[in-house]
Amino acid sequence: MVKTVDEIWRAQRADSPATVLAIGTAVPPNVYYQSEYPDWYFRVTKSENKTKLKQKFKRMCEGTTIEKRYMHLTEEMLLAHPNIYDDSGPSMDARQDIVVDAVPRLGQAAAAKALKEWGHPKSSITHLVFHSICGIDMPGSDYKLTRLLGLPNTVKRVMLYQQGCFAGGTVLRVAKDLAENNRGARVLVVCAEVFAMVFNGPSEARLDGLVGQALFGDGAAALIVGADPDPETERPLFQIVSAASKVVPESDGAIEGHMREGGLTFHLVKDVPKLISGCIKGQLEEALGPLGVHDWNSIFWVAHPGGRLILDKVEELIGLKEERLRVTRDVLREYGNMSSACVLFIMDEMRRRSAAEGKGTTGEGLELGVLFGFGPGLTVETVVLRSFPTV
Ligand code: WCA
Repeated sequence: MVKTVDEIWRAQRADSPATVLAIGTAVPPNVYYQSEYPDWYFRVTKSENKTKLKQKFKRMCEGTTIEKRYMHLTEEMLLAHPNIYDDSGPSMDARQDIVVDAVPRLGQAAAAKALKEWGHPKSSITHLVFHSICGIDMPGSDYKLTRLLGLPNTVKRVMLYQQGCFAGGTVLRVAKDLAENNRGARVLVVCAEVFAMVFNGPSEARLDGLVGQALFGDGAAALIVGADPDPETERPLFQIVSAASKVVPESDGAIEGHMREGGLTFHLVKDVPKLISGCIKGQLEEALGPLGVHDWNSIFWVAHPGGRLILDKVEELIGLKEERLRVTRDVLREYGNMSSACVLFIMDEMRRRSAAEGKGTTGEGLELGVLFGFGPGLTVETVVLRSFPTV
């Protein structure tokens, strides 16, 4: 039977909102304890003579509340490529060789776990959305992951490079549109971050960069997103209700990253926590006001843990109870700031903990929640989530 263009268009729309159907996470094997990190960092970068700077770095590390981080980069790699830390010459080639391989492989480890939890054949994946701050190459990490996982060669890929830490929200926004506008779509979403592109030695001239050295860690997270879940074979974890993006007013230049011969240089002003926290109330009103929600303690929270001070300021300004940011702070403590992957780790930890603690829903027993991605721009991604029963 011949169909009209209108009928074909309508048939592409899903019947219900996009949902998260599975989550997987992965970190590299090398663990770095924050209490030992200043000694390690100043030793391997041959900077032990910079005693005052080391004391400052110790203060930064202590203030982060991070206990441990994972990194692909090792002392052996630094010994083989001293230009990564000593500015003695261009280091981009050495960094590229590391991250172009490591980013899709870390993504593969997370994606394999998400696919296992989902339980359907990987041939049912129709779309792939991949974000990383680094690993720019042709073909990209999206292609390499497709090959590593053995996904169908018809998978429709979207590669997002170098968006920054807010991109944990961006990938959900893109996946929602794909899932709701392509009936039957199953979108594999991957964020994989490897700090080797940003790592460098301590310098008085780069104090903002030094904050990054105290905060960043590697990690990858993967989700399967799809609308109209099959009640027999799929168990939705969170519904993606809405997604918005905003540039924070008066924030030009507050966080920047520049690709240089010496890697991805990182810049952040001290006002970042104030600028981000200052726009959160407005974002909450815009996203949750139409749903009749005005009590920000009545929803679950997934906030990008860019730094402890950002969380402190948000908590204080909104009047949040301590428990609302507990999972967010725990992920920061256990892994550091893994950029775009962080919020997806928090979603994973939240649904696991909610089930283990006998909370009624995947969102700490609450129905609605908010996910915030923060990053360069300054950009804030605001995603409203709805939980599902834990049983
Ligand atoms: C500073 C600064 C500053 C403090 N400039 N000196 C992840 C992975 C990747 O692979 C790639 C990228 C990424 C992630 C990117 C992002 O998420 S961007 C990051 C957004 N984060 C922030 O903006 C950090 C916000 N700051 C904090 O959370 C806190 O400042 C901190 C946890 C770092 C320390 O907190 P604190 O309360 O213990 O202490 P202070 O007083 O805030 O800072 C300690 C020292 O660091 C002070 O120096 P001193 O000599 O007085 O002890 C500060 O001046 C200095 N400092 N921020 C330059 N932006």
